[in-house]
Amino acid sequence: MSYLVKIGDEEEEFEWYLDFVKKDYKPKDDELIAIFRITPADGISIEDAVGRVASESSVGTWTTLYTLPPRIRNLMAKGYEIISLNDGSYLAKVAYPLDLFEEGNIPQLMSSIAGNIFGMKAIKGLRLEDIYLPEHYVKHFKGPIKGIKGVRDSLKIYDRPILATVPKPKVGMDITEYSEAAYEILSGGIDLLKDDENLSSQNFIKFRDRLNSVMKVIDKVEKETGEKKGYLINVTAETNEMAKRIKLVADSGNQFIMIDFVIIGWAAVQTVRNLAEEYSLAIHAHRAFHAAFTRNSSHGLSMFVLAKLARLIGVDHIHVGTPGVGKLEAKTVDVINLCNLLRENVYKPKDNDIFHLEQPWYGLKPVFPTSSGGLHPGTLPIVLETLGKDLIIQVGGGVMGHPDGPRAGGKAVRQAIDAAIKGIKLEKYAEDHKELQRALEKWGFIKPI
Ligand code: CAP
Ligand code: MG
Repeated sequence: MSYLVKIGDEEEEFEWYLDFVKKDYKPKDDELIAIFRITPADGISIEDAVGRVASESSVGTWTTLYTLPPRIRNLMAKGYEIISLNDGSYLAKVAYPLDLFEEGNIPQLMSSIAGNIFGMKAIKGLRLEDIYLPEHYVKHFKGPIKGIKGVRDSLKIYDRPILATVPKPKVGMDITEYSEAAYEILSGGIDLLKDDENLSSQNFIKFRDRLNSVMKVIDKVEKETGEKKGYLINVTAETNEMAKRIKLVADSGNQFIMIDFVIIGWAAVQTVRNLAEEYSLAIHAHRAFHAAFTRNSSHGLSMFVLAKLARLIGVDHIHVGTPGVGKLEAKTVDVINLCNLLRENVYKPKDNDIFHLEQPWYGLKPVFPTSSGGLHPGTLPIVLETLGKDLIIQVGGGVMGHPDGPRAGGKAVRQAIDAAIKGIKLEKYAEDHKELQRALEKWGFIKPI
């Protein structure tokens, strides 16, 4: 339906929505580009659906307007390159003039390209698959504080993945129990102790007490083993409280903090990142809650987008899933893509990958992918082989469930990694490494569910 719209002193015919679609559009170098997977509602053409997405995520609304000054018309997003996926859904790119976005403000970016559009009746399914960030947009962010090299320098570990363990049960332990578990885990050879995502400062284990107690354990283990250790302490809380906890961590001498970055939200991630920089702390980004909207392949947004924005803002580690093994849903190709996105200076999609765009990082530091979830010593060669050694591997139950206790669990994990790096089959290496042998007896090579 076309309408007359005043543009300046003129009146022009406007084919609303379709005026936001230019199928053969060539985006300008400084435009931000989103790739959406779109499933139109019954009776809605894909062109109309793309136009509605481009309109609602830029300057439009449901109807033509009485007037649209030329300057604002120049802010219209443009939908283009529409590809059918032959299942009722399509991939479409939308190019956005950068003036639509406030420099350095991720919440505002997401309000635009990941806001109202998910609820439009004319669209049955909408998934934000990727965002190309032009240099002019990227340069307003500082990226990771330490990055992979900085974290390795903190721990003096260069030739293998970095190992972390969450003391299990997830929550409930008191200070004494938690500290004892920490001592056993770290003495067994694990590098980083990690709080679970739902541990914060419950009555049975207050934050400050836990921090002080674990730091005493770390001091003791470092002296006994000669190895550097760290504590991924979860500071997730209300923002002012997080600021206080970050200061406590800095004062304790620990070099790490952990946040549930999807739960606390983009604004808080940006605040935490700037606070952490003041104290030169590395940020471990746990992704709890992501699966509420990343898991559905036709609606929501991809983990790829979450990881890209997390690197842009500046976390140092981020969970990416497990390759084929593990307990949580993840496609190996997606996990590998995430690792490449986080570690490469320029992310280049594989030839047949139409869901992602090339992304130069313009010097932002690389981020440690973290593989975790249902891992045990028998799964580690696969993880290392598939994801490479610039990786953090978290093994929680696979250490705390070792038949001879957490210290043996930590040793079994280190032995499995040593075997994998030396190219020795685990069962061979286990012949003279009893902790590994006992882990294989319990869990074997069976992939956890
Ligand atoms: C793993 C974990 C992590 C998950 C998060 C858990 O414990 O601590 O939170 O890995 O998933 O609570 O399940 P286990 P993801 O080592 O005992 O499985 O890494 O995919 O974000
Ligand atoms: Mg957990």
